[in-house]
Amino acid sequence: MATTLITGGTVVSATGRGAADVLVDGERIVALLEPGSTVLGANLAETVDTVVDASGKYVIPGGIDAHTHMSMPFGGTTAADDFETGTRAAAWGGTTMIIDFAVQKFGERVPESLQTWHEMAAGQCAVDYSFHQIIGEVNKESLAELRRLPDEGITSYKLFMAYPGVFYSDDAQILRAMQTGADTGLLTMMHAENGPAIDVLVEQLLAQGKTDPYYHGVARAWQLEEEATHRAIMLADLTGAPLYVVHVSAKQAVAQLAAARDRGRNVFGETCPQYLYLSLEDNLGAPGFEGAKWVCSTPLRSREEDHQNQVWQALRTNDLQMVSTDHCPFCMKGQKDMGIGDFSKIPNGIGSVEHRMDLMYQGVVEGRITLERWVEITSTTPARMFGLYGRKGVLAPGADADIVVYDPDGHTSIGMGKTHHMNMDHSAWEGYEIDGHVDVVLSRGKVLVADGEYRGRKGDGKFVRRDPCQYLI
Ligand code: DUC
Ligand code: ZN
Ligand code: ZN
Repeated sequence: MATTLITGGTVVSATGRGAADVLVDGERIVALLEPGSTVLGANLAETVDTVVDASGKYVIPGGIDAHTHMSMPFGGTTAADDFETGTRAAAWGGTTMIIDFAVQKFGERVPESLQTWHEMAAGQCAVDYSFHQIIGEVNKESLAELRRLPDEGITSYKLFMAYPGVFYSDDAQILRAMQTGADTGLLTMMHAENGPAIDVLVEQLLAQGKTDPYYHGVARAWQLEEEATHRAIMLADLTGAPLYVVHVSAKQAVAQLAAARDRGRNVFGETCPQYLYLSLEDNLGAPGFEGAKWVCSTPLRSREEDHQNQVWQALRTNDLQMVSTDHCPFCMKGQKDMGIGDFSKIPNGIGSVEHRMDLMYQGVVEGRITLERWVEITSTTPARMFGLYGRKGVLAPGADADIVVYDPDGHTSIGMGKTHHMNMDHSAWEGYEIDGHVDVVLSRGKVLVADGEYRGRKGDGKFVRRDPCQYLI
């Protein structure tokens, strides 16, 4: 087995930092050592196969993006990144594991949908991967099939309170699914927006000739996120289901989560980079049809109402626990442009899988979160939340050698020209400048990225079976 020593760096974990060398044997970390350690009088660096010089740099556990949609069929088209292009872009950006969503559509069976996603991902991925299961139709069969997910190494499933006629579950279906989920030890993930109410507003706005991308944000009002979040929390409370609310964007929804947590409930919340940096006015409201680049759901929120600062604050204070991307990219040409003249036909989604680690590091530079919190919200908590901790999310003996060497003195110009690796004809992050750089990326001991080159191959990434959420007693 090949050995690697990452030497001279500052190892950063969710709880602290310190100078240490990281010794890798094969796919695993075997030791964290005093810098410059010797073995039987020999300098360790002279005995290993590969030395990675991390002097002046941070050495962190590889990022885990727990919310991606590679090749997702949605809005009359399919997300532009497949498992090959999307996971390679993830690796470039320091993310060494994704958790994607297998989609049971209305009228389909759960095991078949999971099998389809396995077939799409197998042999294609650059980094390790797992799935959550979307339940698009809660009925007797799908509830019975939910019970079998842990046998498949899947310990979380997602419901939608939005998208009537597509993925939507009504309250009765949510109640039944949560009862089953609680009983089976599954984490219930929720897209919390009141879909039927949104559909009425969409119809009314379009009838008034308000067809621009901006009105996507108007129709998906924060009240409808807050209301759905509250309802989901109450149904979870009643059923005892642990609840994880995805892509939280409204400060009022954050307040609902915080209040439930203060009452001691197993309620968790994720946000995404777009809700921290981008806004209704600046992005969705861009001239002409440009705003379509930023049509995603939940939508970008008003800068004037100060959602962004409050979501940052919630991340700092642990009212929100982690950051995923909801990576669901669509090209402007041939995809987003289906919604010219009708914002409701713009496929919903933003591509960010490559930029999450950098964008969140910029939060460290700007004094919004600590270095340790950066590691926690991008790697350690996602690992714990989704039953991977110990193998992933930590640099410790026995853990997978998923390691990123991050240069705080480096620089990353995001999305300028074709500098990103996602399969998109634009970048939602064009023009963002990051005071840091992903230098080296190892996935289970193999160097995927170094010296500005990609050294991995498709199929390097493997399916990972998961344990139940590790925050539950
Ligand atoms: N939101 C998005 O923006 N895209 C995919 C699905 C979703 O809920
Ligand atoms: Zn969603
Ligand atoms: Zn999503």
